[in-house]
Amino acid sequence: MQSAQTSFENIRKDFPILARTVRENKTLVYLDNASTTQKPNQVIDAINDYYRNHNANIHRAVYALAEEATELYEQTRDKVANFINVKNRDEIIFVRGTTEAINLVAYAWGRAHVKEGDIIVTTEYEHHSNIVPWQLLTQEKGAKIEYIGMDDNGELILDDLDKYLATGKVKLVTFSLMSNVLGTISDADAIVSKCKEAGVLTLIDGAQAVPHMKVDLDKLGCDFFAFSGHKMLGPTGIGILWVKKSVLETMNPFHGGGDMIREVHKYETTWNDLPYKFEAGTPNIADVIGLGAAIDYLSKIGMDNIRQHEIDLTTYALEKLSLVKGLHVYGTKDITKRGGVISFNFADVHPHDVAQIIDAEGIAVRSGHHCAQVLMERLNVAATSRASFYIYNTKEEVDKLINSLNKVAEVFKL
Ligand code: 7TS
Repeated sequence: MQSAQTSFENIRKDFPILARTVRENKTLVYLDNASTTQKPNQVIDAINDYYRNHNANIHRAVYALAEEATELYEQTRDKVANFINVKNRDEIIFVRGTTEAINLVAYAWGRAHVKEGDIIVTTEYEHHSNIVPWQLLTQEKGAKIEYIGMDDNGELILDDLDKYLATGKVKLVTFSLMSNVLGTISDADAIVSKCKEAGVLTLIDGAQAVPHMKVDLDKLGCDFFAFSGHKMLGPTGIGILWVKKSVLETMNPFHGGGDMIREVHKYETTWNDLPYKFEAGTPNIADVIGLGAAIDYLSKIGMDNIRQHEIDLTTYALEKLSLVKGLHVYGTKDITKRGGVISFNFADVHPHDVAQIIDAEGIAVRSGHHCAQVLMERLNVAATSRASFYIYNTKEEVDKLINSLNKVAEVFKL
């Protein structure tokens, strides 16, 4: 195996976009990986190859192209199963992304199992996609949504979970494995084991975790797990919902249409086998194949090496950020409990002004509420600036970020 150091130096060459300049001939410094990641040639080429050489609809015809397309599509299902350590490939459903995955569960599981008076528990640091579907469901059913609070370190307060579980009314506990704003890594083992003891199902939003660390669903022991391909070098418009088979078998279909049926008659329909019952219509074939190439790419580097690279970068960045005048960094300082996502604010300077000054240097960070307004309320701010790292980022890029933040401090006389 190549040493982690060598492979990380070579990685940038695989990403054509990283060679371009932006604004006034500034080299692009892309630090918005929590939003979406850049794509390597291997992923771009896989999509290109599918359209040039294998394009056909899947699961429908016996001619050569259709067989090839079906095989390429189904290979990705095996790659996903292997990547997140799932033994049964039939539990893996292709969806558009984390958002669709959670909505599928809220619709197809929630409408069958949640009733008046029940409680769905989520957390204060969720993305809107793990709040709004549950609000829609609980409002429709006369059920309630409750929140596990967050302490000032950005960690979940698990006493809150105990309190809700003790009511005996909780039907589902859902939480993100890594916060998209603070980078906090949730104590999934503790949450899942408490829920198991109480006989309550768990859904984990893995959108920020799966791209950045080894995730083992067999070990995690949850019931539902969701993530998005575009945050892990894959294309947009493709994501994964995994559901434990015993739970999947209790769920009604989400979308009705082609491919999800066995037989359709005028007044009744029977369903296709799992997972096809949940994949109605012509799926996103090209992007499923692209996701397969992304998984190959990440697997070759090794998820433990990726986590270590981000620990190194984040440790370095946190140290340097602590020296920037007037800058406040949110979240825990314990690197074992956080990923490569850093949110910060200058007192009294709007994050959009910060992002604009940084952007003039070619540095892309996101400013705003990051689709986490419940968390913004908890932090008592309207917005933050956020830098988020991935495999191709370097310490030199962190230095550029720090220099531009020092400029912001100068401009605003902090
Ligand atoms: N869950 C988490 C934790 C996320 O960070 C995101 C997207 C989603 C769900 C939704 O994923 P999608 O692929 O369905 O859109 N997070 C972000 C972000 O932090 N900035 O832009 C998108």
